[in-house]
Amino acid sequence: EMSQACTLWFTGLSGAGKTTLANEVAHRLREGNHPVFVLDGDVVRTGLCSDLGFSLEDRSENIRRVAEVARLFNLTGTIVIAALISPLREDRARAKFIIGPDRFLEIWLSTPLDTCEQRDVKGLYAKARQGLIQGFTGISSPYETPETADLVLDTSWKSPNDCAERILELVNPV
Ligand code: GGZ
Ligand code: DAT
Repeated sequence: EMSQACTLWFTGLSGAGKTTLANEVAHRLREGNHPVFVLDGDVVRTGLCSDLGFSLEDRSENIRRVAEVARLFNLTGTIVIAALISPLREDRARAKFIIGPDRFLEIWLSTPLDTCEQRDVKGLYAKARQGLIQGFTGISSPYETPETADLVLDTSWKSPNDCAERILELVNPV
């Protein structure tokens, strides 16, 4: 049993599996009667962060706001799963500081660019390669690999079920 609610911070490229695994892990936690809330970049960018684009400055502000919301949810006892590319180490470190280092678990979905680009779930990589999207992470905008991750998962050769189980082991150590 957890003493305090924590935030699982998923970082990785577009198509790495953040949304898929956030929803799967949330579903499993709810089955265990844990209050849980998913803060997904795509979702918060339609509301809370609808004024923000994809410059490094706007990404930084996106991450900061999500971290502040995660902190508030954690105070109510709700586990948060944040699923944002969060490409820069400095921004992830600030999120960890806002949420509280002892409540923050950094989960790097290290799926290689090749795999993400082959998946091309939304056709955005093709557009980025054609120059139709500027500053696309991994193509024309940086992704700084984590040095402090609590868990590293390459989803290109694991099932979503296996990945979800690895993540849950971190939340409820057995
Ligand atoms: C990266 C972009 C971009 C650019 C639109 N760069 O696969 P998706 O669609 O669902 O995930 C990406 C999402 C990234 O939003 P985040 O809030 O997670 O990013 S960050 O943490 O950097 O603020 C992608 C879509 O938005 N998208 N343009 N230029 N991803
Ligand atoms: P992101 O939110 O990081 O942009 P996504 O969850 O939208 O990524 O897309 C990931 C795609 O990869 C989705 O179509 C499911 C597939 N996939 C295959 N194996 C996976 C795994 N082990 N974990 C997560 N997604 C996986």
